[in-house]
Amino acid sequence: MEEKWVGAIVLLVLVSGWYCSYCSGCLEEERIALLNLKHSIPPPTGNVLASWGGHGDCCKWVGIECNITTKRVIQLSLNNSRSWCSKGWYLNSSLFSPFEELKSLFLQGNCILGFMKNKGLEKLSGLSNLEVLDLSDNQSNSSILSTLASLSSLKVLNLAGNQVEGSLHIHVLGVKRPLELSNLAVLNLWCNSFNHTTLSFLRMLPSLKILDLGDNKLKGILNIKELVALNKLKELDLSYNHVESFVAPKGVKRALGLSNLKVLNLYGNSFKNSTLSFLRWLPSLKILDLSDNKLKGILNIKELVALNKLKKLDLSYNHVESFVAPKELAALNELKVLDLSYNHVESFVAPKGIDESKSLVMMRYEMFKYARSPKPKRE
Ligand SMILES: *[C@@H]1O[C@H](CO)[C@@H](O)[C@H](O)[C@H]1NC(C)=O
Ligand SMILES: *[C@@H]1O[C@H](CO)[C@@H](O)[C@H](O)[C@H]1NC(C)=O
Ligand SMILES: *[C@@H]1O[C@H](CO)[C@@H](O)[C@H](O)[C@H]1NC(C)=O
Ligand SMILES: *[C@@H]1O[C@H](CO)[C@@H](O)[C@H](O)[C@H]1NC(C)=O
Ligand SMILES: *[C@@H]1O[C@H](CO)[C@@H](O)[C@H](O)[C@H]1NC(C)=O
Ligand SMILES: CC(=O)N[C@H]1CO[C@H](CO)[C@@H](O)[C@@H]1O
Ligand SMILES: CC(=O)N[C@H]1CO[C@H](CO)[C@@H](O)[C@@H]1O
Repeated sequence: MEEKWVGAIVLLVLVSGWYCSYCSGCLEEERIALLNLKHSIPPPTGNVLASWGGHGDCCKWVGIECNITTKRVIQLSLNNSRSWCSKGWYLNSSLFSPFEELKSLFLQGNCILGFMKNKGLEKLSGLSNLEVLDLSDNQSNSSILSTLASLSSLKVLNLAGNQVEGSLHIHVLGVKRPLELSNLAVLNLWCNSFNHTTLSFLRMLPSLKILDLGDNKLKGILNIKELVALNKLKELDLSYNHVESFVAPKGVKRALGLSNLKVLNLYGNSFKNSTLSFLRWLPSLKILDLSDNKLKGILNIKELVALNKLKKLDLSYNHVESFVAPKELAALNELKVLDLSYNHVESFVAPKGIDESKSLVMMRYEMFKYARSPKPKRE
């Protein structure tokens, strides 16, 4: 009789043990990997990591998202996981290899200098499903790129606010070659140190749709040969550089590659009214921001007139006095927003033919002739 009871209790314990490991949701292997990851992050750590611990369902920990079916971790959000940091540190990339189904990894603002060199295993190996990697606002330099080399599934890469410069090159068996990410659609390099001699890496990113190179060190005449190769590019941000003009590579009359470009941000550069001829290459443009450049005096808008899909045109914070043939603006029959504020325009009469009620929904036109305060910089 007693033996039976013991047997039943043992069975009950086993069953509940099995049941609890099932109901605990996340994979034991991944739970341990998360704890290892937690302990590898130097203190002081903040709220996100404080919730990680114990034997519970790690899918319920802050910053973790699991696949409901497989119970495996698919998203890890470790933005600002340290409550403050002054000294940089290196992340051990091997700690991520158990997360085979990981799709998104957010590591913004953690003072990460790069990844540790693990006897050649410095790649984020195993992460063959990773689509989104956010390493923005850290302290990484170009050496971080070799870690990214094997991530062919990557679609979104955010390296904004780091110290990446030079070319996006990696060393494979001692041979230098450009980083090739054939599925990458979004690349954010805002606030790094790229200059125009270092853009050749763009050619290896054939799927790129959105590129942010704002607040870098691009200067003077920019040969757009690398950009022309990006024939899927829809949005390009080059704001806060010192670009004066674009030239197309020799022999290329029309920069065909950019014929799909819809959004172009050039605010805070050095374009002059004589260097706008490149606009002819951009027939699909819908939004053009030329604010805070060096446009001066009487502006001939003939280049703009070719942009008959334009919806929003921002010419604010320049030194424009008037327009040659303003009537031609009427050709821009999709135009909804025209911003002429902070210029030197004495008077501007919307050209006849423009049905203001229909087309020009908003025209910010203010006569700040002399009061020219600097345009606020974006975050
Ligand atoms: C979860 O995993 C299943 C099975 O592998 C897969 O079919 C599904 O697409 C996954 N869902 C997500 C949101 O990743
Ligand atoms: C982490 O930061 C990125 C911006 O760098 C943001 O897009 C993402 O939504 C953040 N994730 C969470 C969970 O807050
Ligand atoms: C990195 O993590 C792996 C896996 O946990 C471990 O084996 C290795 O010793 C770690 N490397 C360093 C340098 O800490
Ligand atoms: C990156 O920074 C490390 C120091 O953190 C330095 O040893 C290394 O040479 C730098 N690499 C590049 C490519 O600048
Ligand atoms: C561009 O940056 C690279 C690497 O940082 C540097 O070697 C080169 O001299 C720079 N070129 C110009 C024109 O500033
Ligand atoms: C939170 C954090 O670490 N921010 C820093 C990331 O690195 C850049 C420099 O590359 C610093 O400016 C940020 O303060
Ligand atoms: C084409 C065009 O608009 N050119 C003008 C550029 O600015 C200079 C200096 O203000 C004018 O003299 C040009 O007419």
